[in-house]
Amino acid sequence: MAKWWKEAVVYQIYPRSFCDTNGDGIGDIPGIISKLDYLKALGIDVIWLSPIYASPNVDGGYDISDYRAIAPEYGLMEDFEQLLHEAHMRKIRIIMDLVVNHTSDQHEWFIQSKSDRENPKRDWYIWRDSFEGREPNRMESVFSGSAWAFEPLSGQYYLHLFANEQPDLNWENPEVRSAVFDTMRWWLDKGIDGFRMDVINLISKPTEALSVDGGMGGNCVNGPKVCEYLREMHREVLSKYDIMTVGETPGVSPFNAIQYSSLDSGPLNMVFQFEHMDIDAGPYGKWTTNKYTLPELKRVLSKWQTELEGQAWNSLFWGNHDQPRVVSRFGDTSSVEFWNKSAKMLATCLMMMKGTPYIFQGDELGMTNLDIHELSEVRDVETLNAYRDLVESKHIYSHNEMMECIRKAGRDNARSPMQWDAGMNAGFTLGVPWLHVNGNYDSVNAEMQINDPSSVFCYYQKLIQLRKQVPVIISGRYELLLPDDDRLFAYKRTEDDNVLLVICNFSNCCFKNNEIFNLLPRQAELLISNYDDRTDSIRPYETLVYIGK
Ligand code: TEU
Ligand code: CA
Repeated sequence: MAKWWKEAVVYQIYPRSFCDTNGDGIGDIPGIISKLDYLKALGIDVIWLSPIYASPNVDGGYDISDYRAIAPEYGLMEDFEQLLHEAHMRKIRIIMDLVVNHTSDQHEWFIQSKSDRENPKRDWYIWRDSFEGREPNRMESVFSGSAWAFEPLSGQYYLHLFANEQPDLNWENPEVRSAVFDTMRWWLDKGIDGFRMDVINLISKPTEALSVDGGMGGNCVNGPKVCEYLREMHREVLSKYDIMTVGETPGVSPFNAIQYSSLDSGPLNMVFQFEHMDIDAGPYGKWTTNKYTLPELKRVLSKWQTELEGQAWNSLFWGNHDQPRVVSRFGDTSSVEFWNKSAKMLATCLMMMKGTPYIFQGDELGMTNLDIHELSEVRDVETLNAYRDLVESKHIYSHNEMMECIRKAGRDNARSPMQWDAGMNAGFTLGVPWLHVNGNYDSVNAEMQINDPSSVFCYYQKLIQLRKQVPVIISGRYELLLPDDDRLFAYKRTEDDNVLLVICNFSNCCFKNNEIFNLLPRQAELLISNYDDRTDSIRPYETLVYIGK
C-alpha cells in the first residue's frame, strides 16, 4: 500500500542552531517559521524537530523537564501552534522528538521520585541500593562514568544511561507508560504528524543488567519488553492517527529492526540503525582517528537494503545532530571543487537508495565540520565528559590526541549555527551565538547557493524532485554492484522492467572502468550527474545516475 512517509523527504531541524530572531544567540520557533519558504523551495515534505520542550539543556534539550511546555528561549506555545499551521499551509508535516527513555532530573516526576522512598512516584524511576559501599553494579553511562548516581535525600542510586541529569524512567511501571501515552495523545491532538523516538529500544532494562554483576550500558539495548511496550503504544496511541514514526535504535540488527517496524504489523514505521555510523569506531568507540573503508561502508548499507527488502522500510541518513558532517566524514573538503562534487555525490548515493531520506540541516549547503580550536569552545556534554574520562582520568589520550578525535567526531561539529548568508554570524543571529559559527560561512551559505544552479543546494533540490518523479527510486529493489571496488559505490534499483543505475566515485581519482559502463541498462538515459559534460572516464567524486530498461 502507498504510504506518504515512504515517498517523503524529511529535514531535521536542530532548533538551537537554526535561526535566531531576537538576538539572544539561540535559534527559536519564529526563526523556523521565517525559513519555511526556504524549506519549501528545497522541496522537503516533513520536518523532524529536535526537542523544543522545557529543559535545563544539559544535553541539548534531550533532558526534558516538562513534556507539555515549550522552552521559553524557543518561544511560546502559540508560536509552536503558528509554526504547525504555517507548515501545514505549505503542505509540510512536522514530527516531534519523543524523549521518554529518560527525563531531566528537573522534571516534576523525578523531583517527587527522589524526595523519599515512600513517594508515589518513587517507582517511576530505577532505584537501587549501593553494593559494598559503591554503585549497584559496573554499568557505564553512554556519556562516560558510572550509569548510577547517588541521591543523598533518600540514600539510593538511580540509573541514568546518559548524563547524570537524565534519570531513566521505569517502563515496567504501567503508570509511567500511561503518562507517556497521554503526552503523546496531547501532542497528536494538537495536529502534529508523528514522532522520532529517542533511544526507544533502551526502554526495557534486562533484569541481569540491573543486577549486581550487571555489565555495560550496551546490555540495555533491545531489552526483553521493548516489543511489548511498543505494541502497547501502537494499540493505545499510534494506530489512532495518520502519522509517521521512526524509532532511534542504536545497536539493532535487521532482525530487531523488522520486529520493531515490519511492514505489515510493526508498531513503528521505520527505525534509525547506526551500523554505518560505527564503521570507523575504535577501541574507545567514536573517539578515534580511525578511517573507514569504502568496501565496508558498502557492505553495511547494502546489508540493510537487502535484509529489510519486503520486510521493513529503511531510513536513510548520513548524519544528524549527534554525528559529524557528512561531507567532512565521507567526502573531501580539501578544495572547493572536491567539496562541491563530493557533497553532491554523497547526497546522490544516499537518496537513490530505498527508504525515507533524512537531511540534517545545513547538509543541503554542504556545511562542514566545525573549526574547533580550543576545548573551551566545546559545548556538548558527551564530548566534555569523554575528554575528562579519556584524558584526565584514564590518561588514554593526550590533550592533542583527544582534540583530534573531537574535531573528527564531536557532536558540536554538526550543531554549529546554520549559515544563511555572508553577513555577521552567517545571518544566524545579531547577538552572540551559543556555539560559534563555522569560519567558512563567507563561502558556504544559503544566500550564495539558492540561485546558483551549480550549488549543492540546487543539486539537493533536483534529487528531491527526482524522488517524486521516478517511481523506481521509491520502490525498486536494490542490488550492490562491484562490492570489492574501493573507489566506486555502484548499485542498481529495479522494478518490473525499469532499471536505475547509480554510480558514485568516492575517490579523488580519475580512471576508466568499462565494467561499470557495460552494466548500463538498455535505452539508458542520464537522469542526473554532478559534472556538466561526459567523458569516457570517471572523474573525482563523479556521480552518474542512469535510467533505462
Ligand atoms: O542519542 C542516542 C545515542 O545513542 C547517542 O548518544 C549516540 O550514541 C551518541 O550521541 C553518538 O555520539 C539520542 C539523541 O540523539 C542524543 O542527542 C541524546 O544525547 C541521547 O539520545 C540522549 O537523549
Ligand atoms: Ca532566539
